[in-house]
Amino acid sequence: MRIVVLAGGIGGARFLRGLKRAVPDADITVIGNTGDDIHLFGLKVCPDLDTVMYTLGGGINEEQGWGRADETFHLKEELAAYGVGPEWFGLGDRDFATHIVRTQMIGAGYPLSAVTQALCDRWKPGVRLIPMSDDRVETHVAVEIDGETKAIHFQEYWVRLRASVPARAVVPVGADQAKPAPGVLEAIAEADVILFPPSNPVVSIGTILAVPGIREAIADAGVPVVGLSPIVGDAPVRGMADKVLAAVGVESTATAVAEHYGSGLLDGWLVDSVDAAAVERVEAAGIRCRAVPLMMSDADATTRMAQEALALAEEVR
Ligand code: GDP
Ligand code: FO1
Ligand code: CA
Repeated sequence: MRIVVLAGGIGGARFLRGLKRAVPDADITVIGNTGDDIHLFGLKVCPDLDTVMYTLGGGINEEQGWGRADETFHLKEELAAYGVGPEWFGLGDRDFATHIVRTQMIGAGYPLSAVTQALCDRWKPGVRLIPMSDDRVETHVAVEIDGETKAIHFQEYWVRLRASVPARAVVPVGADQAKPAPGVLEAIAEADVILFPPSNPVVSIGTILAVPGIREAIADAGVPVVGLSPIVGDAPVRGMADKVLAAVGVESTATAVAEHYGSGLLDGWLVDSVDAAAVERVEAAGIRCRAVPLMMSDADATTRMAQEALALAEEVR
């Protein structure tokens, strides 16, 4: 079975671990969000691609959900001693090596998709990981600080400010000019099922869908498209989805997120058992809906979520 998954970082990566256990022989292609990418110290950092790669490849810091296990921060400390920042972004020594290799290969002329494949030759995530685009896309957030609106990088909004100021708008800068990376549209066209894991609907999946051609290819694929809600009990399980959903005028409920994707895109939607009351309204929007446990608390629970998503896909096929 060929499965295509649109993934952000932690939510996407953890779901993928369950999916791999649910269907060990599946051919899984992951289209990764690159809107979180940031250039720091002259290096290109791709948080969501790396989170998927490290999580599936066994290198992730499990508690944190991002960055390397067994990490040290000597390089960052030395840079800080020179007064070279930013200090608010935690790049560890082991992680730095990934960004150096990536930046070196890009400098030598390789597209991000080829670089990602090369990095995955080491990590062997067991899925095909393709960035949504080889073109530069950077999510910026319009925030209001002291009565003035200004646009800042998504990482500055989230990591430096911890989403503590109201977000007025979210803009995937460069997306309108970006082309899907090689293999993205082909994987969608050849998929038997397309899954939206419980990733951020705005700054992860929304950014991938903003690359011209991807949304259309999914809508036209003619195969079941099933999503899992990242909103449980009217709040994100972790992160700032509530803040960025508000910026695009969407309530933080499992129902509102399903309606935001819409029946033009989604055929099926899983909500958590605590949100069972949402099922009726989601179905009224033309999207088949089931309420099941959606907390990725351990490998078995996550595997069951993947099985439920695939079962719903068969129901709507
Ligand atoms: P990020 O790039 O690291 O922010 O990760 P993603 O975009 O892939 O996923 C972020 C989303 O995952 C957040 O909105 C969370 O609410 C959601 N999430 C994290 N853990 C869980 C979980 O156990 N269950 C569900 N349903 N959602 C989760
Ligand atoms: N998230 C943080 O909250 N603080 C950090 O210092 C931080 C550093 C970092 C370094 C590399 C990397 O791949 C991810 C990193 N993240 C950090 C996570 C990153 O900001 C993610 O984009 C967010 O978690 C939301 O997607
Ligand atoms: Ca992300």
